[in-house]
Amino acid sequence: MSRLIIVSNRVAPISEGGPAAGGLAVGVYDALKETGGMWFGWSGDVLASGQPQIVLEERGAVTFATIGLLRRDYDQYYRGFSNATLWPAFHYRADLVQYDRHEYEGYSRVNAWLAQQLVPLLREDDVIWVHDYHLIPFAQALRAAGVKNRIGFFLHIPFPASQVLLAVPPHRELVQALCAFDLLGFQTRPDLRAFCDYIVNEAGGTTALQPDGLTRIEAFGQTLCAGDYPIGVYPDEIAELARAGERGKPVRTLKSTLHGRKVIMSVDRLDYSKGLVERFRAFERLLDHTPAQRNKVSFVQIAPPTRADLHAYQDIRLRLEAESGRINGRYAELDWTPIWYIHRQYERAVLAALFRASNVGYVTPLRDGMNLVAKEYVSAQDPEDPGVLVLSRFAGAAQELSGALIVNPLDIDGMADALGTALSMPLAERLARYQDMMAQLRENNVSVWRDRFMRDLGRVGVRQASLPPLERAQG
Ligand code: ADQ
Repeated sequence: MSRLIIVSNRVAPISEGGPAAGGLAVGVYDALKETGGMWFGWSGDVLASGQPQIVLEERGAVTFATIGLLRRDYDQYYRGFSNATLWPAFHYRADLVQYDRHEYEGYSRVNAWLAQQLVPLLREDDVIWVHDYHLIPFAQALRAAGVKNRIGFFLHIPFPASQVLLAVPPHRELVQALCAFDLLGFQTRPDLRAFCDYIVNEAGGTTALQPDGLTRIEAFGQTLCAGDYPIGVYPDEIAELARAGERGKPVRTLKSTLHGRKVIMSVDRLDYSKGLVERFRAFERLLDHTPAQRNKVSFVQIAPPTRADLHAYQDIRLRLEAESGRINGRYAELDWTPIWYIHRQYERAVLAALFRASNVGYVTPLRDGMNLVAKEYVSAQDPEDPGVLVLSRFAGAAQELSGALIVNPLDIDGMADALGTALSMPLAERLARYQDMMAQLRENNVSVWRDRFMRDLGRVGVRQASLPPLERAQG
């Protein structure tokens, strides 16, 4: 049987409870530990000088192959082009895009170097699955090194509309590089449509929807396939963790501090794409407009800082500290703190238990590829007495979770209304919404996500040789 080789920027440090915060790590590790294989990528170490060396480590059926980055590579490839150029652009924040040609050169150089490091570890029949925006040129680099294996790519973040992508100066080279993969996976249909739109209207290529649901793409002299593969979770595993943690210390502490008040819960990496400022303001608006909610509900925001060496992240952190301080100053009483704003990582089991103990899951990113927290929140609920999910329409998860109260995160009044509705929703409606969403989550769990992608990647090479002539683009 051929091995699965996962390549991602960061190979997550795995603790007993699974990898630390970050949706890619959680989803990928869950997918790989069942099939076995190799996970290759950056170790997280930044070296001042020298020659980084690959370290191999076996854990059960998974081999972790990690390598450090030199300081200049980290600055240019990771901090620079990946996180100061691509991340904001792909999250529709053209105003935050910073571009430096040397950083882009560094990004291309590091992709080529990482590919060269991987080549000696590869076997002929390995299937290679590359993840996320740090590694867009990776297939091109592997092909240049003579690798003939099947190579797929999954983008965890949104693919932006063409007019936004044009803000990234080397947009054409990036899309051309994507076309060197055999299969491209996006989180949602709108992301796939945005990609096809670029192919047809900016790159002069063609797209055609096939009977099997995949989209065939011809552009830059390449033929490949693309599809949407919404990433999932293991809802029953999360439900079990949540149930087991019900009487644990974190939940007991939360409940004894709340004295029977309701709780609204949010968990995110601290990132400007997650809509935290708007979310804080909508909670304030709820208290403003509904005096009966004062001293009756607390909002817990758990948000560990990430990418703290980037200016935009320092900025959002300061703004949130100011907002939470201002709102608490305005409404807090001796026995009640409206917003608990916590900069900590928690184990998955603790998070699941906290989700179950809260009345509302408040997930309102301005843009998000999927948002696993939304899926984890629903999974963790008590099936007899579930909480309500308030979800941004701009999270990929909103395409699937129609049982949520869907909001526009820019509409502060609309979000405040949704919070009010969620807090007073009768049990029968909560149950119906929960059951609808749980059925969807069970049907499309992480294994299904992985298996659909791997099945399609296994088919594309063969299928492309015997395809009928192209039809004109659809969708
Ligand atoms: P992220 O932007 O990291 O992921 P998300 O999908 O919500 O966003 O995943 C975050 C993960 O980290 C969740 O599993 C969550 O439980 C965990 N986490 C967050 N805060 C934590 C904390 N304080 N302590 C412990 N764990 C914490 C990217 C894309 C998403 C996409 C995923 C997966 O941006 O849109 O859903 O990849 O494809």
